[in-house]
Amino acid sequence: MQYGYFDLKNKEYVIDRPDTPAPWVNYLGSPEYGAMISNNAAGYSFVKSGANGRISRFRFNSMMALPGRYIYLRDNDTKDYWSATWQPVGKPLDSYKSVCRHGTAYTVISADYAGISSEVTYYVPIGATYEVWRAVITNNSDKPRNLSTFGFVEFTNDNNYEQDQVNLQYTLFITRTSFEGNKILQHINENDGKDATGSNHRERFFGMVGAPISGYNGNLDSFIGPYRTYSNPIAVEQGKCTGEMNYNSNACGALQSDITLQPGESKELIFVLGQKDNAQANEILASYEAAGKVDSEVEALKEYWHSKLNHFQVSTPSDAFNNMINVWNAYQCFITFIWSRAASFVYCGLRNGYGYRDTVQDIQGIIHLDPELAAEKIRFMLSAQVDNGGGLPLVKFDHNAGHENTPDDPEYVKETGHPSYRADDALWLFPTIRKYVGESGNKAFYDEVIVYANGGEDTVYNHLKRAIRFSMERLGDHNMPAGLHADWNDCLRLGKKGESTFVAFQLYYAMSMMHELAAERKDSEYVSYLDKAQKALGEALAACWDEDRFIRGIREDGVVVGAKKDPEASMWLNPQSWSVISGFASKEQSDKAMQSVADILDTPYGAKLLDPPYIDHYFDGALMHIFNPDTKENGGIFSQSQGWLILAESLLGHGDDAFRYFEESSPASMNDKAEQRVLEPYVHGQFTESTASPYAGRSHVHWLTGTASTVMVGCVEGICGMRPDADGLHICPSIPAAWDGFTMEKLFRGKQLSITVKNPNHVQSGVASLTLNGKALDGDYVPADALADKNEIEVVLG
Ligand code: IFM
Repeated sequence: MQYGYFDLKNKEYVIDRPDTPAPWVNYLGSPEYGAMISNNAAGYSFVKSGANGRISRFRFNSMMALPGRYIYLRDNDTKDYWSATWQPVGKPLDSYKSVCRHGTAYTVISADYAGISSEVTYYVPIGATYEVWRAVITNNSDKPRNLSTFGFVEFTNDNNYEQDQVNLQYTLFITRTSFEGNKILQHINENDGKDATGSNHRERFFGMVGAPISGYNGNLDSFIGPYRTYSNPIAVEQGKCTGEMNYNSNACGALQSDITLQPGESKELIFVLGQKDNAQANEILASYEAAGKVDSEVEALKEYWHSKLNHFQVSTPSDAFNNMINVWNAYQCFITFIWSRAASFVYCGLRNGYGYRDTVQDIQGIIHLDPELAAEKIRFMLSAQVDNGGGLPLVKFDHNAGHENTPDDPEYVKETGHPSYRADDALWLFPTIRKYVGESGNKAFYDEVIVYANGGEDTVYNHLKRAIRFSMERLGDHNMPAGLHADWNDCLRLGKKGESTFVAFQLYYAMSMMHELAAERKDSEYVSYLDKAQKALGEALAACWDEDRFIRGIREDGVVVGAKKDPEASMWLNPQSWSVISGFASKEQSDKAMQSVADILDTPYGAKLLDPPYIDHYFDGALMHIFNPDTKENGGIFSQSQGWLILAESLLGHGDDAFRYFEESSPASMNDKAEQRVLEPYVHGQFTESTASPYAGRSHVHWLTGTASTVMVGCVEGICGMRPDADGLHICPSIPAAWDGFTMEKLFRGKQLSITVKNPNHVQSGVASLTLNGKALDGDYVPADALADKNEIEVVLG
């Protein structure tokens, strides 16, 4: 079933059936002022922190009676009422039409009912810390219409969302609302701070410009009424806000405006919500009296986002690929980059910081679109590396580089809940930094001096050396990196001295990269160190090959995890794809490992993380056994791992397989089976239930997932074959043999590249010829210094 479609030209996803299988969400604003909105206007807003700065209420884990940014309309002659978004009133869909356009940081929801159309544009202006809802209401009938409109928001009583929900003996008694001219003002802890000792005093406002206010409520119960919900507020039903304010109860902002519209006439109402005092609110509201302000702010948002996304655009025979790479996967990469795991309809905002691995991975997704933005975050993450080379598992939002405690300090453990180092964290720096230097050409980055989390400083080059040393100082009995608290897989505890092949492959890859770099820098001592160390690691990894697969690891007690003979979890996805990505696996091993993945793990929705799932044969460290079989880390289709699989197949030149894995796991491919996938068809989730689940194909944990960046890298570096290095760009696509070719537009170090890939012989990979501005070049490589400002590049596969 299909509920919407991709509008590639406008970079929007258009939902033309509002009864979607879940709230389908968009992000507005930034973590400075964040807002999430569903296709039916459900959602919440916060200042700086989803957990500690919450200003509007939200009911998680629910499709019923969700609070949101609601505008109600009432026909005062017929007394019929509806909402400008299908929910919460939920009129029958044979008489109510709704279209939601989720765009880049704005959402427009239009409706048509009873001869009245409405269009509400929701957004947070660039750099602003408040939000705007602009409603245009039009009379499409042939008679004058007497309407009442009601803008409504349910405030939290306390900025801390847990306090607001559970500590009612306190939070119910700290707020009151007042009506001030054209707004409801909410006062919290109003008397606090008068002694100038610091204060919990806050004010929020919900105001309106565009029409006189005819009524208002600041008290939730008075607006909704007893034994009612958002779908039938008494004030709307009766066409009258009573003017009651909140005092020791629940607060809301409800603003009524009675308007008459002549046939064909439209009226514009602009609602603004934020955490500001009366004077600030007055200033903000007054600025929206100026005609055209909303349009120009929305244009600015489009310009800001579209210009970023336009740094890389593809045109392939696959609409799903184009829509994901050009718009939605790219936009999701920015969202994960900016928001980390802060707040969504699943994450409540409680995590007080950035996960090290997640963040370093997230950076990879935007490097090809905005390398310098990426570099800022790389510097930040390097400043969260401890001087022993390991990463801080959790980097606090108020990270104080150079002055942090580490997992060796009880205070850090107490504060963050992370008991010790993880084996993989700092190793993610290698591919991320390599990509950045490749995209930017900024080799000097390796010489930048950056502080360590706990003090001291060093060049980036030496930070990387220390990351390798961290792993080398923590080897297990078989000469592979110890599992420590965990590796990428949060649910796999191999034991402190257990060993992880995934991490070993990461380390192997890191050593190759550093070998190249050290050789270039004439650091011969380090080159010979790496020669020896990598050889030994390679020998250890060679012993991990089990007929047609690599094992997953070796437990502290010496028992192998992921051996072919095992009754459960005998086949794992990540070691297979990483054996290829790391450059370790031989051609024969790579082909066999990929074949085993296809034979054992592949499903119509992507490849499972492991198989068979743990049910009866788990060990203490196999924490994933607590999940239902074929769910999450217990044999679910972990979406992030699909990106590595796409990349691995592409590196092997297997374009058909790479693209098949893209298609199987791509949200866009499920657009016409949306009822099965449930999650938004335009964003990746954390995982998809696999075939042992009665709901195979259903995806979960939308938006904030490492999947976004990993799949992006798999597609851009892998399928599109865009592999920059410090001196230029390899273009070596791996595409379905059926494609005749495709084109790409890329901004590369300030130069425009228009790339045409031709596939006359219908191969999957292999560059037969490459011309730059009409001149033939060797192999698949375009040296950066050969580029003009504008470049025509033709790549012929064969
Ligand atoms: O790698 C982790 C990630 O850090 C958080 N989500 C789950 C992944 C796999 O366990």
